This record gives sequence, structure tokens and C-alpha cells, in this order.
Amino acid sequence: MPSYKIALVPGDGIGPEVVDEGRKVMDSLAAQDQGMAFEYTSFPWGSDYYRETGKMMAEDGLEQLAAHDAILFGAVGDPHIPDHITLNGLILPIRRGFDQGVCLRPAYLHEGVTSPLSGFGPGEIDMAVFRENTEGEYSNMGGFLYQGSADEVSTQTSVFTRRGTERIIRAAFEHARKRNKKRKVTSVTKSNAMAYGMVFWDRVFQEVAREYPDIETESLLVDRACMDFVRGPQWFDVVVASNLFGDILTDIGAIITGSMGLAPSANVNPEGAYPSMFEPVHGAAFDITGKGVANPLATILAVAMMLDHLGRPDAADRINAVVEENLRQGRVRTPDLGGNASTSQVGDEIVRLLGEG
Ligand code: GGG
Repeated sequence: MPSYKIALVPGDGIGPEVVDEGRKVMDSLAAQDQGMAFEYTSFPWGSDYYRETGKMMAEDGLEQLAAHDAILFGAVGDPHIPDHITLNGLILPIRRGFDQGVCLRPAYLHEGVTSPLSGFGPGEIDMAVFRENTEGEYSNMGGFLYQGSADEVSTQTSVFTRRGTERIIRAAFEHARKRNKKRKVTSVTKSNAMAYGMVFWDRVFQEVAREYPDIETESLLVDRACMDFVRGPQWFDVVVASNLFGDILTDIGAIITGSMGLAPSANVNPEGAYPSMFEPVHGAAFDITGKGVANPLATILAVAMMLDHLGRPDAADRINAVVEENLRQGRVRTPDLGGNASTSQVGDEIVRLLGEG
């Protein structure tokens, strides 16, 4: 019987609350399905760990994680520690260190969920955003000169490599073929103003597109893309963007499909040399931390993406179907979706529905 080694990194804020529910769902699948088992290791990394040790994760953290089949991540961020320390100390080193260059973030309007945009019914917003995940604007190259003086200078360099750029664009085209919906890929840049890295991106996009004559293509500037996500989200199918633009676009994608609490994310090392990492798109959400009201469905949907990645599309489909059913029924839902259920009540309901199926 396959037993999957899962690293749990709950992290900060509501991360531990939602990861607990993700684990609950995996435990329930394992209890029902003799063909699946999970072995967990939980890592206490994050902002409290930083307060104790001065580090967001252990020095040999990547080595410890490497022994796992996949990572389930919660959230990172703390109201009392600067975000560039928390982010650059935990999640970004994992994405970069494990070469998780392909980030897939689906945005789907589920039945039973109301979009803040009027006139959209179930499935009428349905896109997959591919975010380049290890370089671009997040390359962490730069520095300060004459720091603290009146003449202070800072630089922040964006890096676009052929390997990274081609890899994310190709992943987007492959996905457009696989999901076989509008068969369209939209590339998002700002190449009118960023005349090196993003002109290079546009060129690579055109080159890769030639290998996919069956897929319609479109190139948009990021300002236009943000506008179109709001005024015409139905026009999109697969979207591919740089690290920063992909991050911004997927927050819009999450909110127009009803809630940040419904958006999952996969950080994939396509070559399979390292574990991939799965997480909700949302962050630590200090305003609701500890109140037990965080929506766990983004994390539960991330668990489905993880199982699909591990070669268990059967289990992923079951989770997706049950989440769909929970949202359709609308009986047990957290306050972000207009309900009054707690985080754990939603997790329990997903387990109950899994048991029925
Ligand atoms: N669960 C994801 C998370 O904690 N995200 C925090 C965040 O702000 N991330 C920025 C990014 O992914 O670029």
C-alpha cells in the first residue's frame, strides 16, 4: 500500500488552523481507503520559531523537507516582524531551493458561491493562472548603498532566465491542451516599460507558442489584464505571468470567485527532483487568527492538488466533488461566505460528505 510522506509546515496566523483541517481530510481518506496511507512530519517553523532562534526555519530545513513526497504549507507573516523577513526566511527559500518554478493557481466560481461581480453563474469564471515562481521580480538580488544616509541608494533586480521563462510558459500551454476548454493562453507582462526582461518574456512566449498551433494566444500588459479580470473574467482560460504579476492577478482571481478562502495553489518542481509544495493562496490573516473562523477549503482544495500531483487523481476528484457539494448545499460555511460555521465544523462536514460518497 502506498504511504505518502507529507511534510506539514503550518506556519503563522491562520496557517495552523487550516492545515489541521487539511490533515483531517487526508486522515479520513486514509481511514476509508485501504490503498492509501499518510506519514506526517510537522515542522514548527515560522514567526514564533524566529522569535526563539532568529531564523524562520532550521538551517538544514531544506534537507529535512527533502525526505518527503510533498509539503502542505499554511501561511507566513506576522504583525510584529517585517514581511520581507518572514517571506524571505520561510516560503521563498523553499520555492527557490526546491526549484518549484511552476505555480498553478486555479480560479473557479463554484455553484453556491456569489461573485462580487454581477451576472456570473457557476463555472462562468474558470481560469488557471500559471505564476513563474522562483525568479523574476522575486529573485532577491539587490542591495543598499550609503544606507541610512541622505544619499542612500537601493537596487532590486528582476531576473528572467530562458530556463525559468520557457518552463512556465510551456507548462501553461500544456495545461491549456490538457484542460481542453477555451484552448487559449494569455501572457501578461509590462514590456512597454520593462524593455529587457519582459521583452525577452514576450519573445520566449512567441517562440513556445509556435509549438502549440492549436492554442489561441494573447499578450496583455498587466494593467489591462487587471482591468479585464474584473470586467471580463470569462474571456480568460489559462494565464501565464511573472512571479509578481502572477501573485497580484491571483488575488484578484480569488476575490472575484467569492473568497480568498477558496483559492488553492500548487508550487511544483516539474522535474520531480524535489518535493512540490501545496498551500492556500491566502496569507496569515491576523485579523481572524485564533478565532476559529478561517475558511479551510482553500487548504483542502490544495490537498486535492497535492494528491493529484502524487498520482492519486481518484482521491483528488473525491475531495473536489465533496467541496463542490458543500458549497452547493451552503449549509456549513465560514463567515467569509456568509455562514456562521467554524473552521473545524467545515472540515468535519467535508469528512462527513467524504464518508457518504
Ligand atoms: N499561504 C501563502 C502565504 O502565506 N502567502 C503569504 C504571502 O504574502 N505570500 C506572497 C507571495 O506568495 O508572493
